[in-house]
Amino acid sequence: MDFIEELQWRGLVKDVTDFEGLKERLKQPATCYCGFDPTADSLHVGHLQQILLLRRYQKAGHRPIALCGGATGMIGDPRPTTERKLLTLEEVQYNAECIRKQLSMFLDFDGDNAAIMENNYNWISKINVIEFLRDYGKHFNVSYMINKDVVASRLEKGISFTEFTYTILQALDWLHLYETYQCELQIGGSDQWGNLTSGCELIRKIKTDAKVYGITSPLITKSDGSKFGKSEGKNVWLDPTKTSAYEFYQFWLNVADDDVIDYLKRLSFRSKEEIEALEESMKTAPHLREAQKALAEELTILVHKEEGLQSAKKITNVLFGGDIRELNPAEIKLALADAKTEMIEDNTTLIDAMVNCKIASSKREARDLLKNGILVNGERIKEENYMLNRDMAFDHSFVTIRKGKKNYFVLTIQ
Ligand code: 383
Repeated sequence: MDFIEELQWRGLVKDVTDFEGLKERLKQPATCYCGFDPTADSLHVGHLQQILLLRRYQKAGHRPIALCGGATGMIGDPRPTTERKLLTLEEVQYNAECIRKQLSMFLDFDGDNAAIMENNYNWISKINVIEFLRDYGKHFNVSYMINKDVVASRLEKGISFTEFTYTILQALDWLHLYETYQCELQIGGSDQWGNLTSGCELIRKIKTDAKVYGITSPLITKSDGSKFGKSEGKNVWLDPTKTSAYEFYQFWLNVADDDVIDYLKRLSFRSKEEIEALEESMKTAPHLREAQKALAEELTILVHKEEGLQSAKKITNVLFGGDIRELNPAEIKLALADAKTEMIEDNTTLIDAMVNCKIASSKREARDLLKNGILVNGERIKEENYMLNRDMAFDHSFVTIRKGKKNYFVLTIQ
């Protein structure tokens, strides 16, 4: 299996401008790029497939360029639905800096095929309007542009000239990267096909003897039809302050059996043999969730490093009956984010708190529960008059109570 055949096996190839030509070209080291617009202050799991593809190209000996769209982010790639809200220059620049840091974690900036990080603000901001319209605009045919999928889908509702022009900027980027780094390949999700072909055509017209290739991969889907990349309606971000390592780990651990092998192929660096063994395990012993665990571990290490994975596993372990005292207060809050929370006054007895917070329906029931095992901050307490107060509270502010194996309550001291 050569590199491109492996990408096919992994389900990472949708359309290629010239498949046979690219297959041949990739036998020698090449330079490839993928762009990311700074529309938010973090990338999310929807970006991961292309980020990791850049990494795959690098591991296979090619040179990856991660391009941050400081200029294109000011314009907005049209979506099939509605016009985007314009961001200010400050917002885009702030987001661009955040994204640059994130992208740099995944690539290797040393060695012969060291990765390159670029920002298209550096060249697009220098083009003046006359040059833009005369030198580049002349190469784009409007009747051809309006037939590209995204634009066509927006024609009825309306699309601004701003967004309509976006594809020209992306084409200019590629021309610039071709001239500067001999970048012959652009990759992207299938939503980028129109932009990739715009670039190929521009380069073909301006550099008559050049040969460049565009390749897209299918967007990740979920077998139940819901949108990939959200957990309870929220985006799963790569920034640990927006989505903790624990939430990130849980997101992958909870992937459906019907999806997990597809995700392993697309996102994991495990070999075909290893993935096939995990598929076997998924079929014969689905309850062990070995495939999900392998996926969650690998991606959590990549994004949150070893410490992130350890913390995520520690928290998961506590929720499956482990000792909450092994966690720090921040980890406890994450672990118990879905637990019932109640307010109590400083210096409340355990028995009163249990009744007030509806952990027990009466004092009598509370006493029975205390006999059978209630854990206060992870410690077995039998005494009815045990005092809940700031001194014993985690962070001097909250107390956890566990009833039974998995029923947690968080009592915050007022
Ligand atoms: C900008 C300038 C370039 C080349 C590309 C761009 C960005 C591109 C775009 N990409 C998406 C984004 O930024 O909008 N016009 O959020 C997403 N990508 C990748 C992938 C994906 C696409 O960053 O399909 C998902 O992640 O291509 O939606 O010169």
